[in-house]
Amino acid sequence: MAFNTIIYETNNGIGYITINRPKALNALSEEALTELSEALDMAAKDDDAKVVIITGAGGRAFVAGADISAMQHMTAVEAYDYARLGQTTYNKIQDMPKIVIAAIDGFALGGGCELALACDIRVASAKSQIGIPEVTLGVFPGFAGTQRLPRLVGTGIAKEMLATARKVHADEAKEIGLVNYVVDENPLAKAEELAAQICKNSMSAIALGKKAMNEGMEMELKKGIEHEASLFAVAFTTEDQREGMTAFLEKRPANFK
Ligand code: CO8
Repeated sequence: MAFNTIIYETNNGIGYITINRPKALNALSEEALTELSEALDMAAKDDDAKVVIITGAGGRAFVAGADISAMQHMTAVEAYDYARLGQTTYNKIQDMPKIVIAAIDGFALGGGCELALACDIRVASAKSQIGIPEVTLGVFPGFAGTQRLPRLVGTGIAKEMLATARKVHADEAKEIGLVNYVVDENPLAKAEELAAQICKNSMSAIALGKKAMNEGMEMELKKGIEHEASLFAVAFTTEDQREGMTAFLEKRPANFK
């Protein structure tokens, strides 16, 4: 499918989703969000995409936020619909039974930070700056940032980032657990390295483990532990479990389908 604002392609088992509005620092217009949602549906179904990498075009930004010009004259009802479009789109990343990696090269602000937060793993270049500056615009994060940021970095840091609007530089982002890796340049190469490692493992086990973590985070601890056991049992209905354990005992690498 041809998109105007998104590029979707696959190579070597990786699905690449590139936000492609470099002149607006990849700000997410309604069209971009809708196309991102469609690209995520494609990636979820695509057997050639075992792992998905989301990145931004142009070398200056991952995504500099939701499109401010599109939001300027919105009514409250339109703002609600726009927020829900962003939220439901980002939820597709959380719910996808595949690992999604954000490769951040430059600004990841507002809705861009929230997009990265929805991903499973974040890799950033040293020049990257990540933040939620919405309060400088008279609004606050509306693509689930108020929910995902405190879950990732804790409420103290999240509230400080919210209220000061300050952009966190890559090194600090690593220190506070906001990103997994910082590289001098080319975060895409680091994301590809991680994707290659992931691709060697059982996709069904990764999907079940991701589900257990995501759903468990929304449960009381002992319920989450119980839920883990149910999903663990499901792993024993898979071909991958038989292959993985047989391969170990036969002292050979597993050959997951
Ligand atoms: N929306 C629209 N256009 C943008 C955005 C954006 N978020 N960010 C940058 N652009 C555009 C600029 O307007 C400019 O366009 P033009 O060349 O036509 O003037 C172009 O990108 C380049 O930007 P700058 O000239 O500003 O580049 P600088 O290097 O001087 O600055 C910054 C880079 C610091 C990233 C700066 O562009 C900036 O501060 N951008 C806005 C960042 C921001 O506030 N993001 C949060 C937006 S709000 C949001 O994301 C809310 C999410 C929840 C929505 C809920 C639904 C209602």
